[in-house]
Amino acid sequence: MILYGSTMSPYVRKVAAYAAEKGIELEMKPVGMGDPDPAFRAASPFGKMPALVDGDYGLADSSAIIHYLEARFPEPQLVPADPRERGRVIWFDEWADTILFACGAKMFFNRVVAPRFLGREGDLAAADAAECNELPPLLDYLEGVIPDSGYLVGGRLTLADLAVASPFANLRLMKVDIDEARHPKVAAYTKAILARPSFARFVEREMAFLAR
Ligand SMILES: N[C@@H](CCC(=O)N[C@@H](CS)C(=O)NCC(=O)O)C(=O)O
Repeated sequence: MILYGSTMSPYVRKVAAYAAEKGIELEMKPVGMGDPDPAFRAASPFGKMPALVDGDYGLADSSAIIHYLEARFPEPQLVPADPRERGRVIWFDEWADTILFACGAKMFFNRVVAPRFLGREGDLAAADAAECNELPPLLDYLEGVIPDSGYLVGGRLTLADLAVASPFANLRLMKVDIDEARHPKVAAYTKAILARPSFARFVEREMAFLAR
């Protein structure tokens, strides 16, 4: 199976970490934004990453890909069968993909993607505004919902943890620290999930790339 995209994208990193947790072998094929690669475009009609190609089957969207893989490789289960747990997992996946991502993207696009990959200046004021005004309430929310177990749903690792932790790797790439005094649970939780080998090897590679 081939996964198209760059793990600098929280969506691609989420799928890559999910596959690693499941023990699913994915061949990573790096593509850039709007890449014309025909196999990538066939799987992702709107050119967004990630895209998966599994033989003659192509699929875009990180959540669609994960639910496909979860049905194809049920063990270990990362999307719970219990209705309430499943609902919560899908909520956190959606929250991370939309609300958390929207805030992080304003920071990451303007501070990293625009200058490093598009060769133009980013809107640093917009990035700073997102960090100062939009991020804190999201961290406040998360601080209030992280259980003592260290996992968001059901006391064990699920897709919820992978989805929520992934954008925090982008904060780390920008050297944005979580204030341990104000958000101690978020700081400890994201540190623990991102330290898992399924994430760590990608994040280390991304750090090294950006340090060049
Ligand atoms: N909902 C999609 C979002 C995918 C997405 O927006 N990916 C971004 C990279 S972080 C992208 O490919 N942007 C390029 C573009 O919009 O042309 C998912 O979960 O995979």
